[in-house]
Amino acid sequence: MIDCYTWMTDNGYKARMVLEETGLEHKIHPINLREKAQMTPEFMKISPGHKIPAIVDNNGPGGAKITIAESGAILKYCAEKAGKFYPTDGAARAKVDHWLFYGSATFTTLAQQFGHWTIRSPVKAPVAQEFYEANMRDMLGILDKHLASSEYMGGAYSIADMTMYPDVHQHGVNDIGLKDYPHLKRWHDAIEARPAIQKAWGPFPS
Ligand SMILES: N[C@@H](CCC(=O)N[C@@H](CS)C(=O)NCC(=O)O)C(=O)O
Repeated sequence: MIDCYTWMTDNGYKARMVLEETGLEHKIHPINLREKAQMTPEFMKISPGHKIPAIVDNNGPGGAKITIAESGAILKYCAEKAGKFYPTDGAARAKVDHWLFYGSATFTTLAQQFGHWTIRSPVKAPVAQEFYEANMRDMLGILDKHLASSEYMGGAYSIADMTMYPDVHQHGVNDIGLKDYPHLKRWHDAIEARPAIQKAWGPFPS
């Protein structure tokens, strides 16, 4: 059984997506960021950087309990444990890693800044808004160009798609619109239609 500590944010959905897609047995523990629940001493024992998502696998390698934070590490861990969505062949895995790391380290990090400066910040800073919006459009273009010749990010559907989807959905579809990015739209809609993804984006199970 995997305990998953998460909230309704881009990175938070990534953990729920991989758990639903792999079918690994899990329990969701909402960490209400609006109430600063991530700052409690109990949660910071699990995620010292006070960030969601984090998981505790009570049956980790060798049967021991293991705690993991960082969405990219969680995606890799769950996919490897289930033997799904992360190829074992070296070349195929390197391709998935390329887009997995681009998604986790570059795309989401910059998309979060876009979300902050253009949508959420009560203080309007036009220089920051223009900078992050241009950056967001540039990244959507990069993904669109790649998906013109690849069905999914790493070839077949994988954890590289799971790391990219939440910010394409939240900022690409909802804030900017995907009409200039037809290949990205095709990719987004195919993922959105997956039953596991719909479940992962649904309400927290009670
Ligand atoms: N690099 C981390 C980033 C995680 C992250 O940014 N988490 C945010 C929500 S999306 C968070 O927990 N923020 C609360 C805080 O920093 O106190 C990952 O990929 O998991």
